Amino acid sequence: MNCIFCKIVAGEIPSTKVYEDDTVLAFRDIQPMAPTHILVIPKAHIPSVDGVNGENSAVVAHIFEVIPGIAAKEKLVNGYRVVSNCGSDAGQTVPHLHFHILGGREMTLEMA
Ligand code: DGP
Repeated sequence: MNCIFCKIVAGEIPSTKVYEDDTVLAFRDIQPMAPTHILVIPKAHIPSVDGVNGENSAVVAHIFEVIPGIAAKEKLVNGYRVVSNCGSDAGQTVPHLHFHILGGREMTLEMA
């Protein structure tokens, strides 16, 4: 499949991994928008939030189970933001479901 994040999962494109288990991978964003900017993805290809359903939602729950541990390891003691862009209006550029963890600075109230 011609998907950048599937290639990262397969090890065909290098990434700086911060967490990995059987179903989830987390790695540093190549264009960080905050001092800490990590992407958490399911290893299985799901195109976006729109592709989440009863068959595959367990991995989404699992992603949210691992996020607090990643944030703690990154010492995001003052908080962090979790964002998933879905579709072109939201600015999704990689069509493989991913959750941005942004931290290390104060966030504005704007979502962008
Ligand atoms: P989004 O705009 O929500 O689809 O976010 C996609 C993010 O993926 C964007 O912040 C940049 C990041 N990204 C794109 N290609 C790569 C890559 O090859 N490696 C890494 N580490 N991040 C990438």
